[in-house]
Amino acid sequence: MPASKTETGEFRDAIIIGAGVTGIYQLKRLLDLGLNAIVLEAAADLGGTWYNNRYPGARFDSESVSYGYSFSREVLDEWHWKERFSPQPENLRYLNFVADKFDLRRHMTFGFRVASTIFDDAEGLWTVTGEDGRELRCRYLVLALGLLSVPTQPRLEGLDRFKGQMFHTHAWPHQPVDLAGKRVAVIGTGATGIQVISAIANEVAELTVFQRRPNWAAPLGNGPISEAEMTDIRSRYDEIFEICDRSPGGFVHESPVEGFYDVTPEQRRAFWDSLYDAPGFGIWMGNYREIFTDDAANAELSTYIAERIRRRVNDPQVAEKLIPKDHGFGVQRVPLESKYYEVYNLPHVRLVDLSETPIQRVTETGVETAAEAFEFDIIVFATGFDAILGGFDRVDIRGAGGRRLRDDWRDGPSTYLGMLANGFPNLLIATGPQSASASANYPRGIELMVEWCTGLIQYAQEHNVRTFEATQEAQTDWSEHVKSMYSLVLMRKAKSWFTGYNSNIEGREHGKTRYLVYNGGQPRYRRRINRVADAGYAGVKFDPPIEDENARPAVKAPEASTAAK
Ligand code: NA7
Repeated sequence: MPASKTETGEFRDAIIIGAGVTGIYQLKRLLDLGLNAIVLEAAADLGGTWYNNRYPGARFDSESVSYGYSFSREVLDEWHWKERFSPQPENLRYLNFVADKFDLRRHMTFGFRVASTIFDDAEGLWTVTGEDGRELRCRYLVLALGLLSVPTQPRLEGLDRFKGQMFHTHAWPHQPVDLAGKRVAVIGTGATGIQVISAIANEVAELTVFQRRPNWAAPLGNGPISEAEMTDIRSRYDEIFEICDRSPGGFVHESPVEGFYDVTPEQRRAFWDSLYDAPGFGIWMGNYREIFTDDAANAELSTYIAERIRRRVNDPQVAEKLIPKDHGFGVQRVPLESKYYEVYNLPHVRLVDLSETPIQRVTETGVETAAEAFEFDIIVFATGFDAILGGFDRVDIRGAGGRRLRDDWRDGPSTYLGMLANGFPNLLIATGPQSASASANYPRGIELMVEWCTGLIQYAQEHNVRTFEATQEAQTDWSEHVKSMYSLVLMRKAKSWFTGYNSNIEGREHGKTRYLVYNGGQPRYRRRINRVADAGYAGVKFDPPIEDENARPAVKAPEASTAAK
């Protein structure tokens, strides 16, 4: 089924911006409600993150079986995840499979980059304008802009001079890039850099990795999933999603019952040996809870991981450069890796420590650091994103009385439950700041939010409400709560995108903390948003007001993920 061709002047009950994991599911749910809904997507097709990030090695760090949507038994029964941590091409196929299964594509318009969304106070409607001038109107506007959709790269002198190929991992060419025999530079060693470095190391002639700060990485442990294993997994989906629902991060990994201080150092070491050698985020998400909050517990674990890294890297000096000294294990997002550390044992791979010799400029033929000139055929920027707020800042979002969201959020975002903003009527944020989506296994987080947003729209429809928005009071309370959660976790000390740090954006290079994610964990988030829904959407102001808030039961997010029964 072809995508929809949207004409200027159209009216829709709901417009969703973004056709990624969130937008696809939100569209499905609003169509289920019988709304005339559409998705507008800037890219040429659906998939969001999994459409754009085509670099070699791009894959889930979440177990595939915990990443898929849980809402449809048919999808769960029909889809076969072929690898434990599924790669990008397969993930894109999956999202297309879901969209086609529910005939969603004809409700999506591609190549529509939204420039502005402006609320009309008199009519109570939103006008959505594309960069090409097309103008649509709607009652409900849902933002599914993605958390990592705006890439950033270093502000380096001479970037336009380089004569070879140069790209950010997010914009990796759709045509295969011939790496054989090439001299390749990778700048950046976050989750993305670590994936791409491991994937291309054996293919290229020379690989130079420019590392500013090392990250703590741990083995991914990927492998195939056979038909027989998949049959078994299908029979256990309810159990799998129940575990995800119980765990703070929405993963299949749970902390042990006993705490760090309940066991001996020998017992801890044996436990860590088993976690390190097992697939996935167990070493992070399945570890003692204290590693996230207690400096001494975190330091002991970091020492252990450092030892494991030293065992894998032949040159002790290189090993030391790969071991973070400025933050403990798991305080930043832990990249998962496939023989990453062994890459540095290859004779044609070199690690350049930018803390010793910073890059000074890009030249026609390569890169110059303070110490030497390098020549390359290809330069890859794995330098991250204007995370979480980037997508919001790039659209001119104006609410009641012309109030601009980007102005309201200048010193950091302020929302109610991460989904509503005071002064922005009928605007729903299905994935964004101050919610449980960024700090969790993404689909587990956004399913909760999409359900809640859908429930609120349904509630507004049933009560003939013209507009709804968060009260200022509720929003302030939530923002304070989000902030207070930071004080509990060591993550608050990290210089990472979770705290709003980005050296490539003016004003954000100093790492002044912005309270971007909800650190209270998924179970607590779910309880809170369900309580709000149960109370007739407490903290939400309806116009006209709903006389008897208890007249109807509220539609709420499910207690557990809705693995369809
Ligand atoms: P990240 O995690 O933000 O990592 C970006 C990396 O690029 C990190 O190593 C940075 O070093 C490095 N970087 C950024 N700017 C520069 C400049 N100017 N010079 C040198 N090095 C630089 O982004 P990823 O794409 O890896 O991961 C993002 C998320 O995607 C990840 O959390 C997963 O959820 C998927 P730094 O540490 O800042 O010194």
